[in-house]
Amino acid sequence: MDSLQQWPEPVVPVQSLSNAKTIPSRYIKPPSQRAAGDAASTVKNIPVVDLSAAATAKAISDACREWGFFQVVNHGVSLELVKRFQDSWRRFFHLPMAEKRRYANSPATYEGYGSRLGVDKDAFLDWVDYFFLHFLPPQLKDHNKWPSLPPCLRETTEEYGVEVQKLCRRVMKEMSAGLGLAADCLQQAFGGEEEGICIRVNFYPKCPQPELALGLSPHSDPGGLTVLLVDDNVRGLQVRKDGAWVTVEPIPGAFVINVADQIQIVSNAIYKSVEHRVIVNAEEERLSIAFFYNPKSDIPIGPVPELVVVRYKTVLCRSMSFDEYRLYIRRKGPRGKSQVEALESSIAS
Ligand SMILES: O=C(O)CCC(=O)C(=O)O
Repeated sequence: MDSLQQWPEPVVPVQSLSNAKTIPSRYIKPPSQRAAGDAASTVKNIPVVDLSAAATAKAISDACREWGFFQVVNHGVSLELVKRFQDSWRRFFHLPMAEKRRYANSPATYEGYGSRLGVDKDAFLDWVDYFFLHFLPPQLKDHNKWPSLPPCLRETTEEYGVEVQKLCRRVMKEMSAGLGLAADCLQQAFGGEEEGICIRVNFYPKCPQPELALGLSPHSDPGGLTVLLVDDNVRGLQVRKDGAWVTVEPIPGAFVINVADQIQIVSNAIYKSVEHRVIVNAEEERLSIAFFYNPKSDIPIGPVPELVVVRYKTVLCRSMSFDEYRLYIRRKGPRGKSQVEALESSIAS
C-alpha cells in the first residue's frame, strides 16, 4: 500500500499528554537538535514593514533578500476579524477530544485534525496538534471537512481567507516590483488567478519538559509565501539568521510573512526561503495560524526567465509542479531546507 494512505503508528494528540510530569521519549529530541544549547542571537527582531507607507516594494524586497521573514503592520485586514478568527480556532482546540477526533486526518491529504507530519515509522515527533484545511482551489474546498463547532468557525474562516488572499496578492505585486519585474509577473508564474491556499492551525499545548522538545522542527515552507498569525503574548517562533536562531517578538495586530520555497524557485534564489522552528514552554499554550499561499499545483514552477538572463545567466532551480514538490514534506515531515537545496544541487551537478 502507498505509505501516504495511513499513519505508521496510532496517533496520540499532544494535548492528551500535556498534564503528565514528563514527556514520552518520542518527543525528546537528540541533544544536537534541542533549542536549549544554541547560542542566542544578538539580533532583536525581524524587519517590520508598514504597508500604508510609501516605498513598500523596496522595504519588502530588502526584507525578502536579507531575511526571508518580516512582520507587516497596517495591512488592511480588519483586526476585529483577525481576533474573531483566532478565538474561534482557540475554542475548537478546547472542545472535548471526541469532537475533535471526528476530523482525524490521514497523510493522504492531511486535511483535518492531526498530530504528526511525516510518515517515517519511529520518527521523533513535534509537540503540536493541528488542523489543516484547503481554502483554494474551489474544487478542494469543502466546508463539511471544516469543524462545525464552534458555530461561527466556518463563516469566520471563509471571511478571513478572502481578506488574507487579497493581502497575499498585494504582497506578490510588491515582491515582483522589488525584483524589477512587472507587478503581475510572480502571480503569473504561480498560475495567475488559480493560486492554491491552505491553512494550518497549530496548537502547542503546555509542555512539561520544554527544554527537551520542539513545537515544530526546523523547516522551510514548501509553498509560495506564508502569512502567519501568532499569539500576541506567547513567543515561540524562531528564525534562522546567519547560523543563529532569532526569536520573533510578536507585534499585536501584525502578521508575520515569510518567503517559502516556490518563491525562492521563481525568483531564481534572489529571495530565499528561510528555516524556522517553534519552541514550547511549560506555562502557556500557544496558537498560531499559517496561511499558505501556493502556486497552482499542477503547472511546472521554475525561475522567471527575466531573472535567469539578468541576474545570474544561469538557472539555479529546476522546474517541478507543486503537487510533486509537496509530496516530500508529506512523507518526511519538517527537514530543514533539504528539499529546495536538493533541487538546486541537481542543477549544479
Ligand atoms: O507556530 C509558528 O509560529 C510557526 C508555524 C509554522 O512554521 C508552520 O506552520 O509552518
